[in-house]
Amino acid sequence: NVTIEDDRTGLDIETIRRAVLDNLFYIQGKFPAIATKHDFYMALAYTVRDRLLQRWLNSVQTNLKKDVKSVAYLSAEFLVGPHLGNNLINLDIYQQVEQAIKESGLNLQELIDTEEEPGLGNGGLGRLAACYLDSLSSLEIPAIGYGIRYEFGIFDQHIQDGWQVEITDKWLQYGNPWEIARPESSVMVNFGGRTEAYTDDHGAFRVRWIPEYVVKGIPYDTPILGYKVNTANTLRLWRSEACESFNFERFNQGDYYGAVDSKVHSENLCKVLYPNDEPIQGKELRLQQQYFFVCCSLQDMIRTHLIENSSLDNFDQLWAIQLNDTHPAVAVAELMRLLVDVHHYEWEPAWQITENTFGYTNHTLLPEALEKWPLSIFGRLLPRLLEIIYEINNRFLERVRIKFPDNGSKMSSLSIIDESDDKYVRMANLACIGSHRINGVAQLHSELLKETILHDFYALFPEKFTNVTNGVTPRRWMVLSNPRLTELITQKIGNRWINHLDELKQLEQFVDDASFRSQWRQVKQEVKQDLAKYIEKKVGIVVNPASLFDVQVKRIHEYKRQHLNVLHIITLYNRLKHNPNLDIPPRTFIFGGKAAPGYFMAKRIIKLITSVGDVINNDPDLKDRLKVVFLPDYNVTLGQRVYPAADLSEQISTAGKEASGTGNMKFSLNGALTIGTLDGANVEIREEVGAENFFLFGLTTPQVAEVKSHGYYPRGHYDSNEELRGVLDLISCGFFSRGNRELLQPIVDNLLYDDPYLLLADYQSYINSQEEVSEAYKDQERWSRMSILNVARMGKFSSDRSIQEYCDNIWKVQPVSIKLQA
Ligand code: 26R
Repeated sequence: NVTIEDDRTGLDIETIRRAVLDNLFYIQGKFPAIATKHDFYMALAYTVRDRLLQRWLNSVQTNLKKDVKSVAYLSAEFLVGPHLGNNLINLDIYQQVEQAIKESGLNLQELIDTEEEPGLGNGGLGRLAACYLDSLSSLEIPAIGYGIRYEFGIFDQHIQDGWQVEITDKWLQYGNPWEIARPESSVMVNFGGRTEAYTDDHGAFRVRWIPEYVVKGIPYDTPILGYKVNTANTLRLWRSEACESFNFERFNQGDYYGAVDSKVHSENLCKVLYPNDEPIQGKELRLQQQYFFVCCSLQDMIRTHLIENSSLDNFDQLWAIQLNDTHPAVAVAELMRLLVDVHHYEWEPAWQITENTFGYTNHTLLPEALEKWPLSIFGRLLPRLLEIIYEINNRFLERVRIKFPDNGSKMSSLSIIDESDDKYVRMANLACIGSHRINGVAQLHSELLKETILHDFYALFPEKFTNVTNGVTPRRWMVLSNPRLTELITQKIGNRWINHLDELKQLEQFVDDASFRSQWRQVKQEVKQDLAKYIEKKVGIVVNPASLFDVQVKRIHEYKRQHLNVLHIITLYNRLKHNPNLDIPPRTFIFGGKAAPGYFMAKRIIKLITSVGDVINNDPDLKDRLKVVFLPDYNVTLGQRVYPAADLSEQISTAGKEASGTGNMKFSLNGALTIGTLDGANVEIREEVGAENFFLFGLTTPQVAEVKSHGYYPRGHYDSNEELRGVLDLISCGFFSRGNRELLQPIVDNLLYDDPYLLLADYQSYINSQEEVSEAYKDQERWSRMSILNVARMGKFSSDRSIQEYCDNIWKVQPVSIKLQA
C-alpha cells in the first residue's frame, strides 16, 4: 500500500513506475495507450521534480534562516542543458528509473532525448555559469543564480545548401516542467523619465527618479540539485511584463491598440537572447535587459535579507555577488541607488558595502568585445543610474589624481566615461571600480589582463587581481554523457572521483596494463560507433568508426581559426591526390558551431567547411580515407554526444585570444588528445598531462605580438610555402565551389592581405604537429597510453576546484549541510 507521500518521494522501482503513470494521467491527462513520447517525458520529469522538491524547499528555507553568507551569481546567460538526465544522476536514481521505465515498456534514453534544452546562452560564458551552479550545489554552498528567462534562446541552426540558416528557438512551446513561477515575488523596474531633487521630512537632501514607464519582473525558479547531497539551490530567471495589462487612460479614450502597445513593449524586453558573442554597439534593448534583471535581482536579495535582518548594514557579510562578465555590471550603480535613494544610506558606507559585495570575472581580451554604452542612450534609459555613475567616477578620479598627479592619460583610461570621440559608459571600468576582486579565467588570461586591457587598474589596485582557472562539471560531462567510460573507470578505482576528480590520478597505475588499454579502446570504439550512426542519420554521411575522429566544436569565430583546420584538411587532400599510397590513418573531421547571424566571415567559414566536405566526401580517389562533417545546431545536447567520441580535440586559437576555453577540458576528460596552441587553459592542460601527451604548435603570445609589431606580411608565407600556396589556390580557383570563384575568395583575400589571426604564420607548425598526430595514432598502444594519462590528469579541471577557489579567495563562503525534514 502506497501513501500519497510515498508516491511523490519514494525511490524504489515500483513506486517510481506508479508515480509516472499517475502524473501521466493527472498532469498530462493521458492514458498510456494514447500518450506520446513527450507525454511520458513530461510525466517522468514531474516524477523527478517531485523528488527534488523536499530538498529544494529545505535548502531555500535553511539559507533564509541561517545567518550564513550566500553567493548570488549574476549572469545574462545560463546554458544549463537538459535537466532530466542530470537530475537522475545527482539524485542517484538513474538505475531505478531506467528499470521502472523499462517495465512500462519504454526506453529511458529516448525520453531523455525528448527534452528540449533551454538554450539560454551563446557559448562558453553561459555554459560556465551552468557548471558553476552544479558545483555550488554539490559543494553545499548556499547560492542563487540570477538571470533572464528569454522566451527565445539561442537560435536553432539549420544548414541549407551549405549555409547557416537561423530558426527561432521555441523552447517553451510544449511547457517547462522544471520551473515554478513565483508571481508573488514580482518586483517593479523603472525606465526613462527624469530625476528630481527634494528634501525629506528630516531635512535631508535626496533624489528621486520619476520614470517614464515601469516594467514588472516575475521570477521563475528552477531547482539545481547537487551531486548526492540534499542541497538544491535555485536558478531564478526573470520574465518581464507590463505593470498594468492595459493603459486605462488610453483605453477610456477609445485607443485600445495604443493601450495594448505598452504591454507589448514590456514583454518584448526578455523575448530573445542576443546571439552575438561580441557587443553590437548601442542596442538599447540589450541595455534594458541588463538593467532589468540586475534591478530585479538586487531588490530580491534585499527583500530576502530584510526578512531576518533589521538593516542592510551587514549586506556584504551575507551576500557575495559575482558579475559574470560586464553584462550585469550596472549592478554596481544599482546597489548604490538602492542603498542611497531607497534605504537612505550615506554615500561612503553605501560604497563600502558595494565594493565588499561585488566580484568581477572577465571572460575576454578582445578589445572589440568590451561593452560600452553611448552616453545618450544610457542617460535617456537610466537617468538616475547615470548620475550615480558620474558620482562614482568623480570620487574615484579624485583618488587617482592623488596617486598619479598630472597624469591625464591615466585619468582618461581609468575613467568610467570614455570621451575619446563620442561619449560612452565603459562597463568594465565600472565593474573594476565597484568590485573588491577581479579575475580572469585562466592563468595566461589573468596575466594578460594585468598587462593589457586592465593594466592601469592593476597599477592602481594590484590587490584586487586574481585568477580562477575555469572548470567543467564531471557529472554532466562524464557521468551523464559517457556512461561507458564512467563504468570502466569506476570498476577500477571506485566512484569517489565523481566529486573528487583528483582521484582520477589512480588510473595511472593501469596505463601499463594491456588488457585495460584494450578495454579503454573498446569503450572509445563503441562511443564512436554511436556518433557514426547519429552522423549518418542527421547528415547522411557514412563515416568509418575506426578512423581518427578529429573534432572542432565551438562558436565559429575567426580567432578560433576553424579555417586553419580546413587548410590542414585540404593539405591532406592534396597529398593523397598526388600520392594515393601515402601511409596516413583515415580521418573524420567533425565540425559544429553557430555563427553570429551578422558575422559575415564566420558564415563564410561554415560555407567553406561544407563546400570542402562536399568535394572530399564524394571523391572516389580518396577511398573514404577523409571525411568532413558539419553537424548542424551544435548545443549542449550535441556536445554530450560529441566529446566522448573524439580522438583529437582541436584547440587552435591564436595565442592570447581565447580567454580559457572549456571545451578543451571536456575533450580531455573524455580521453581525447589535444592539438593546440599555448592559449587560454591549454597551457595548464598541457602542464598537467605532460608535454609528451599534448600536440603543441604555433606562435606564443609574445611571438604573436612580435610578428605584429614588425608589420606582419601574410603574403610572404604564401610566396614561400608551396604547399600552402597549393591549398589557397585550390580554394581560389573555385574547385570547392563548383567553379564559383567569388564564393570563398573573401576568406582567401582576408588571409593573404590581412590575416589578423595569423593563420598563415602558424600554418606550417600546425601541419607538422598534425603529422605527429597521425604518427601517434598509427601506434594504437601508444595512443591509448596517452589517452589514459590525459584522463588521469584532468583532476584540476573540475568546476568543483574552480568553485572552491572562488569560495576561499573571493566570496569567503562556507558550506551548509541541509537536513531533510518535511
Ligand atoms: C556583449 C555580449 C553581446 C557578449 C559578448 C561576449 C555576449 C557573450 C560574449 C561571450 C564571451 C564573453 C564568452 O563566452 N567568453 C568565453 O568565456 C568562456 C568562459 O570563461 C571562456 O572559456 C572562453 O575562452 C571565452 O571566449
